[in-house]
Amino acid sequence: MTTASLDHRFTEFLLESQALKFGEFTLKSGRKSPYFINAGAFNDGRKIATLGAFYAEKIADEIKAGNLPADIDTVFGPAYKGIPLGVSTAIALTSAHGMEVGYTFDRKEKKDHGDGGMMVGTQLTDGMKVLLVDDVMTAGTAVREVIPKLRAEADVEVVGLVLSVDRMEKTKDSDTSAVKAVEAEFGFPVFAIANVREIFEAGLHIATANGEPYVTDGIKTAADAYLDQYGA
Ligand code: OMP
Repeated sequence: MTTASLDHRFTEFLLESQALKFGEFTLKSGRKSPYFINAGAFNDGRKIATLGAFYAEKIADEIKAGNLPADIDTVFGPAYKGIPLGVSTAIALTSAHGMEVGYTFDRKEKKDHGDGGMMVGTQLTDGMKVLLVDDVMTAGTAVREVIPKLRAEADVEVVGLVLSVDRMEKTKDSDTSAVKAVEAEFGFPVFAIANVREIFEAGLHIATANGEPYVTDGIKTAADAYLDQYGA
């Protein structure tokens, strides 16, 4: 029996969870996109557990391939949307892959009582290996905001960033993809469970309950036109 590839299975999950929407969406970058990935759709126990299992599978694959270290100390998910990602990923890394790993997230507001700490979960200390998780990367704004917060806390080693979806878009002022720009700027690798081209390819072959493909020819044409303009 052959098992479908990770990106194909993940696309099925995105579509069934209605986390991939088609229409017209204004992105954080100001670009108008015919599709949008909404991690907020993973809003119940089954979906968030499944999502964490996908992240953990991707991480385990990259450890096996030698692209991530096996001794990750903690999974860091930036507040707010990264919090359930980091927690569910850490749970799945332990339960499905036998890894002992912490989870950490930042507070958005400064706490002026108790320990006054800016981090929740495993506290960051010098030399720790931290793996970042985030939902979607378009321009890389979110990750650029979080790195200084980590560095302010301790001299940690960021070993990589795992996304659910790489939108494969070029930066505002170059033809380089946002993912490649982040890798070059910070010196750690960025992985995605699936990228947008894989998702649209898989989506053509995945059917809704009434037998129609989720990704119709019209949707694919709009996505291709968008990627011709903004894709890297
Ligand atoms: P950057 O921070 O510029 O990389 O944009 C990614 C962020 O934009 C995500 O973390 C989301 O907050 C949001 N976003 C999505 O959630 N899904 C998308 O498909 C596109 C975006 C976006 O606005 O670019």
